[in-house]
This record gives sequence, structure tokens and C-alpha cells, in this order.
Amino acid sequence: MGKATAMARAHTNIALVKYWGKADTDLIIPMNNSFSLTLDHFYTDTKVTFSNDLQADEFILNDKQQETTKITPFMNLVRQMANKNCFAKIESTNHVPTAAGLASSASAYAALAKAASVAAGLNLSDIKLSRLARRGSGSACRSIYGGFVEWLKGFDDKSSYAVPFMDKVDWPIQMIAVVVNAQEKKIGSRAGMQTVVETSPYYDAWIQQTAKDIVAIKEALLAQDIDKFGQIAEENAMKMHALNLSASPHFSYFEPASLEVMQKVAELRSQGISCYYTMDAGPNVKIICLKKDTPAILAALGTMFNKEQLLVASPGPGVQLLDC
Ligand code: 2P0
Repeated sequence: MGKATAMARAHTNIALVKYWGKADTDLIIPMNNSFSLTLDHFYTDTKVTFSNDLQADEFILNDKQQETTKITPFMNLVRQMANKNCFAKIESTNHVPTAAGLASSASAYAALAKAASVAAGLNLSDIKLSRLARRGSGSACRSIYGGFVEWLKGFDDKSSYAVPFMDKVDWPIQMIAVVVNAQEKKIGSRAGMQTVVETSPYYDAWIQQTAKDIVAIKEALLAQDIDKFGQIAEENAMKMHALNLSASPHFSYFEPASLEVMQKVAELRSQGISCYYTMDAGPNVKIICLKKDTPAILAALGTMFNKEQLLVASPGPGVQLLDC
């Protein structure tokens, strides 16, 4: 048996055209394609060591022992693929500022897919790795790649995976994450998105709209048109949140401070600064802008938030193996 240990780093990603709803909740097959940007500053490092001495999987996150109820079914997939029957120790460190409250399941499962598959002796293609990461958390399939990425929804396990759209980003785009609240979200994305699929009368319209948004945002990206790009991303996010308001029972991730940031962004825009917002399954707001405008935006937000609440990120790389 070769070296049964491997370590990988994966960066988180933010969707500009969102994934919101599953066609298959077990296999995590989405209802629509999504389009994201992988970020440089927020990432997870994960080391996996298979050992015959273990009686069960062990999971340590940021030096604290965790439950394995979610990770063991994922590791079972890896064991099945590699025809392996021993347990593993999984040691993970989240390099997302502690107060960030940003989603980490994307970087977590992308790093785990890479580290676990290599430690198990598998040499998966990017597509197979993306499919495996998807089984842990949908958005994780996009974190296999750097830069701009599209998750092709497909229709079954084999056909649902992400592909790179623009790996090396030669455009000074940035994202400012405004951490308005670092606490755990009240409605998890998994439950929230399925409530929407099952009850929103607008869900069909969302499916049609996202298909158009993906085509349009790619055009805006290739033209390096920040205003068109930002407008599509912002409106797509608001449509996703409108679905939540139209569900039964209805719910919302907006907090008063989220709305204040959105208003501030609109105000800056009216002053001629090209900035746009997006929001995911939580109250934090991410501002899309060009690097040259970041200082002015930070200065405007600096009167509302402290420095630790304003995190600036640029395009980041795909998953990579680390020495261990
Ligand atoms: C996205 N989000 O496209 C969307 C937009 C949040 C809002 O993917 O159930 O953790 O594990 O597949 O990927 C967050 O949900 O959900 C998410 P599961 P995931 O980024």
C-alpha cells in the first residue's frame, strides 16, 4: 500500500448566478446551472490519513474534535470508489477569519474530496473530483477550479459537475464581504432551497431566468463590462431572495444591516462608483467592484462597520495538493 495520507487546500467560491434548489436531494443534482467566482483569501486545508488502526472516522476541525455524522457518508463514497475498507482521520483548518460567518462547505468538501481521494490512492480527473465534491455540498463542486466556474446541472450523478469558464482572471475584479452578522444562519440553505422548490409559485420563472442570466453574465465578463456584470449578479441574487419571500412558509436572510449595506451600495453607484451586491443563505453582503474602487467603497463602509467586518478578496485558484 502506498502512502495513505494526503493534504489539500481549496478556496471558497461565491455564486454570481445562484444554485437554489435540487432536482435530486440525495445525489445533489441542482435544478439550474450556476456560475461562480473562486476567491483567494478564504480557504480550507484538509489532511486525510487512512489507517487500519482506527475503529471509526475521526474529524478534527480547527483543533476541535467534531461529530462524523456528515463526513462518514462522504468518506464511504471515497472508500467505495477506492475499494478500501479502513477508516480515516480527517484534520481540517478553516482559513476564513473567525468572525466572517461566510459559507465554508464549498471549500471544505472540495479540499476533502481532493485529500481523501488521493490518500485513498485514486487519481481522479477534475470532472470526477467535481462530482465527488458535489456529493458533500453542491457549491463545493465549483471550488475544484479557480476563477470563474460554471456548474452544469446535468440530470444524474455522472452528468452533474462544474467546469472552468475562466481559470486565469485578467480583470481586476474584487469582492468585499461585509460581515453584518457572524452567527449561524437561522434557516439552513438545504432546507430553505427545498421549501422554495416545493412551494414558490415563481420557481419555474427562476429556472428560465437563470438560464438567461448565465448567458448574459458570460458575455459581460468577456466584454469586461463591470456594470452589466454587476447588474446581472445583483438582480439574480435578489430574484433568489424573492423566491424565499414567496415560499410557504416564507423566510428571509435579510437583516436590517444587510439592507443598510445594499442602500449604501446603491448610493455609491448613484455617485458614479461601479459597485453591486450579492447575498447568499445568510445576512452578509458581498460587494462586487473593480480594484480601483475598493478603497472608496471601504471608506464609505468604514463609518458603518469596523475593519474586521470588511474582508476584501480577489479571484483565487483551484484545489491543490499540499506537502504533508
Ligand atoms: C450558491 N448557495 O450557488 C448558493 C446560493 C447559497 C446561496 O450553494 O445543500 O451548501 O450542501 O448542496 O452548496 C449553499 O448551499 O448546499 C449554496 P447543499 P450548499 O452558492
